[in-house]
Amino acid sequence: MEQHGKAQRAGLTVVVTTMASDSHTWNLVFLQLLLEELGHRVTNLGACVPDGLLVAECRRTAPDLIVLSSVNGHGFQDGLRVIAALRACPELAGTPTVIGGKLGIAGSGDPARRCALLAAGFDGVFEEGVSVPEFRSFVGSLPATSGALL
Ligand code: B12
Repeated sequence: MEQHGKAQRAGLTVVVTTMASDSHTWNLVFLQLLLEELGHRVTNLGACVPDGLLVAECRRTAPDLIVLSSVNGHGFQDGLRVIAALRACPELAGTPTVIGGKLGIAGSGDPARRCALLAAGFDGVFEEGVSVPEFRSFVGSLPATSGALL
């Protein structure tokens, strides 16, 4: 039944993006569709996003979740640089931020890489393979804090 005069929160606001070196786009389309299917609102920044633009858009939209995707093999290095820039902004220091995809060139599931990314400030690392179910469960555990009201 339709409800009138009652505000209702509409899922999480999410920024989906890749990083400066990466021109792949179907990974971003996949993530956007997945998150929208789960009821969240997505701003997709697209491919080859410069660090400054990425940080500025996250500051502007104040999302509940930032999702970084990289598949070109530079994700580990790009991710370390970008998470430092995000965490250096007081308003983004606590924003849940995850990274996933193909983060290196020697396959997925390198525990040292995952530990280094978590230590650098990521809240989750979802490398290709078993990543999507884990990612869905991580997203499901997050509270919406900045979502617009319907
Ligand atoms: C199409 C393609 C391109 C196109 C991209 C066009 C476009 N508009 O996107 C073009 C030709 C531009 C390209 C360029 C290059 N590519 Co390319 N490309 C591919 C290819 C064939 C398919 C990628 C794709 O679209 N997949 C479909 C999407 C839906 O799947 P996906 O990207 O794998 O994402 C999935 C998962 O990774 C996961 N995922 C991704 N991110 C995240 C994030 C989170 C949080 C989660 C939970 C999950 C997740 O979810 C998705 C669905 O399962 C792959 C090979 C392959 N079969 O995967 C190579 C591949 C990605 N490319 C590769 C390389 C090396 C390059 C180049 C460096 C080649 C070169 N020497 O120039 C350049 C890099 C350019 C750049 N600056 O980034 C390598 C990367 C190697 C690695 N990481 O180990 C691959 C794997 C090919 C290979 N086997 O060597 N590429």
